[in-house]
This record gives sequence, structure tokens and C-alpha cells, in this order.
Amino acid sequence: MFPPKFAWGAATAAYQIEGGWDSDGKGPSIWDTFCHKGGGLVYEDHSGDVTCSSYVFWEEDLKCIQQLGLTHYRLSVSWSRLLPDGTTKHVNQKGVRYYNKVIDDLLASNVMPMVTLYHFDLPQALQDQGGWTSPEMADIFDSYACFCFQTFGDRVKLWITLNEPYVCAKLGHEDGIFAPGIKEPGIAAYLVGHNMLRAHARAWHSYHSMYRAKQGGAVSLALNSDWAEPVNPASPDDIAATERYLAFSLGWFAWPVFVTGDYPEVMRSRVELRSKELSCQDCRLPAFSKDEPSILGTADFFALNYYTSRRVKAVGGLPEGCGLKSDQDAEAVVDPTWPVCGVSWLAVVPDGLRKLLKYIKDTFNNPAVYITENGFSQVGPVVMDDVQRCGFYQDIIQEVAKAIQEDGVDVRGYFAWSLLDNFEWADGFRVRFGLFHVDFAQPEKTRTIYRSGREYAGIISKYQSQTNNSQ
Ligand code: GBH
Repeated sequence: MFPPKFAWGAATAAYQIEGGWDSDGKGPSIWDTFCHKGGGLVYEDHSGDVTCSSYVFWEEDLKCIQQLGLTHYRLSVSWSRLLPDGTTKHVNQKGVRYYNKVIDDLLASNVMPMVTLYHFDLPQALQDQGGWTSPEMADIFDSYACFCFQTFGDRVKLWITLNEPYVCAKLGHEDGIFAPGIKEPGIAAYLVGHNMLRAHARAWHSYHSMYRAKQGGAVSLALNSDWAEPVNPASPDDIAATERYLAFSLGWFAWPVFVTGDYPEVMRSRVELRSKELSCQDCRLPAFSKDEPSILGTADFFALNYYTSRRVKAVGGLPEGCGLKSDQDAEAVVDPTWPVCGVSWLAVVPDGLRKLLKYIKDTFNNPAVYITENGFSQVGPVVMDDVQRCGFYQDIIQEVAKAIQEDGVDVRGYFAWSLLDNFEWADGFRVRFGLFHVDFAQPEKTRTIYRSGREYAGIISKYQSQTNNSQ
């Protein structure tokens, strides 16, 4: 059914679970600042100050991981817990000790860690110097990445440099609904995306030239993508709009890394055209310098975060009062044809994952793929007996199996989002993605397995015993 070494995992991110926002010498991150601003930027002004308290209760998380029977666990390390001002001038040893313990405990339990270096939580000190809009960030991120490879790379063999640069660029710097809350439509997002690609590439090259021979690990970046289909499959305009939709989301980052070393052609030409139409001085999409290390080829596998699917149609002409937003550059609008469950943006379309995996195989030269996030949330009164989510995990894992067996996609692992209910960014604690329920009202932040957690554990043990028997 699944290859023998298939990774069965669950994922979390530091700011969403750790709490301890100013414990033991941790520096503030942009999410600390964003949440502390108040004013409803985050649902009911919730914050990750405490959340699941995984900084204190890591052992409880470990029990959850063991109870599920995971072979892999994806976590992120908090940059400002390790390097409080973002630079290697000052290392916070207590932060190093914390992640050393997490990594050692995982390995002692026979669980492989996959470590993300950056999951939205930029040290505030770096934001104060311009953050991701600054070209210096590539260098600074590279130093941080090398510090992590040096410190943890003897034991960590799977690395993700950046989680979802698209979300950081667009939601953080265009829509302003994620930290740092900047709203500069159509300019900042492209600049941020550009510097994130440069930063990722630098870190990959460093790993490749200085650590790979000794440590033998693999490095990639996690890209989020919806699957997309034309509203009217017979309409050439809708088909082209769907291609643009994918080019302006997944393609924005995947094309430079996996295909050409540059942005998709349609993205370049559309942004150039629209910049002219709107009388912008320069083209807003930056150019990669020939003097810098290449972006092309800087991923050892494809890391995909998949949640939902969209139907897309072309928009005829520019809408009234149209600004510079990157999705307007794409001239593709989303038609919410699939029913939505749980959180508002999440239409449950399991076979969208299979189609997206096939698209990735065909478009990006058959890479090894890890599904680094996938999940389904509940909103409102807690349902421990979450039958619907059990069905969701059954269905989606079936689709992954079909992608492997029928479409020949080289899928190496699946990570459920998330191990625990946690701080769901702008949605605060309103939205629960966990396989374990967390009681945020209790100081112990008690973790209790959902029925879907038991379901996932059952799926893992079924496939694990099948592969063991066939060996
Ligand atoms: C992931 O992003 C994140 O990596 C993870 O940290 C997070 O917990 C998980 O999603 C669940 O949300 O508010 O209508 O503007 C997935 C991609 C992009 C999906 C932003 C939600 C917000 C839509 N996300 N999107 S909206």
C-alpha cells in the first residue's frame, strides 16, 4: 500500500504551541508584537503567550506522539528563542537546551524529527531593520540556518528552511492579516517573496557545501498550494485563469526552485503589463541577480502543505477601483463551488490532493514529495467524537495511496496538521486542528485524544503492519 519507509507524521509550529513567549531569555518575535497590539487583529485578541505551553509540557507532547505511533514529527524552532536578536552574536543556551531535549527524546522514541527553521515568527529585532523587505535578510537567515545545522544537524536529517513563503509575503505584507501586518498591495509582497527565495537558496547552498557530506540530510522549503480547476472546463479563458491562479501561488516559489530559476513567465508578463497600465515606475517583480547563488535546484525534495481546492474563473477586464494586489495581477477569481466545513476557507476536497500531486509530478520533474501539512478543523462547541474528521483522514489518505499506486507519484510521507489544538494565527483558539484536544482553560493544558486521533493511529498501525508483514 505505502512504501516501507513511508513517514507517518504530525506537525506543529513553535509560536502556535510553545508559549513561554518571554521565558528564559527568548526575544520577542513579530507574532508577539502583532498579538500584543490588540484591537482585534487576532480573534478576541488571543495570543500565543501561553497556548499549549509546550515549552513547559514537552513531555506531554511526546506522549501524544507515542500514542499515535508516529514515525516522524515535524516541529519548528523559534528563531528568537535560539537567537534573541536574530543574529548569532548572542546565543540563548536555554533555547538550545530545550530543542536538544526535544530532538533527543524523539530519537530515543524512534521518531524522526523534521525541523522547520522559520514558521512565520521573525525576531522582532530583525523586523525593526526592515524584516523580509530587506535584502540583508538572505545573509542573516543563512547565518541562522548554519547555526541550526551546526547545532542540531548531527541528529536532524530533514530540514525545512521556510514555511509557506506565500503566506508570509501575501498575508503578512499585502493583506496585512498576519504579522507583521503590513498592507502594501502589490509591492511589498513581491519583494518579500524574492528575499525569502534568496534566503532559502543561500541556506540550501550552505548545507550542500558545508554540512551534507558529514550529516547526510535533506533540505527543502514548504510550499502551500490549493488545487485549482476551471469553473467551466470548456472555457479557454477559465482554463488560462486557473493556470494563472496556480502560477501566482505555487508557481511563484516552485518555478524558481524547481523549473527555471525564475518566476513563471505568465507571472512576469502580467505584472509587467499591469505595472504599465497602472503607471508604476518600475516593474514590481524583482529580478534575480546572476552574481548570486542560483535559486534553481535548491530543494532536495518537494514539501507540500495542502488544505483545499478552488474553482477559478477569468475576470473580464479590470474590476472597478482595482489596485495593485497580486491576486488582481493574476486576473483570476475564485468561485467557492465546493462546500466548506469548519473554518471558512477550507472546502474539503480530498481528491484535489491526488490531482495536485499528479500536477507536481508532471510539472516539477517527478520529485520526492513529503506532504508536510494537511488537516481539517473544527469550530464552535468541541466535538470529541469527531466522526466527520475521521472520514476526512480516511478519504485523504486513500487519495495519497492512489497517487502513489495509480499515478506513480513519489510520495515519501504524510504529516497531519496538527498534533494538538493550538493558536491558529488570526483565528486565535477559535479554530481547532488538533488530533488531540487541548484544554486551554486549565493551567496544565490537558491533552485528550479526539476520536480522529485514534482513527489516525489506527491507519498508521494498519499500514505499518502491512509493510512489516510484506518485508
Ligand atoms: C497552514 O497554512 C499553516 O502553515 C499553519 O501554521 C496553520 O495552522 C494551518 O495552515 C491551518 O490554518 O483567513 O480567509 O484569508 C495553510 C495555508 C493560507 C490557509 C492562509 C489559510 C487564510 C485564508 N493558509 N489561509 S483567510
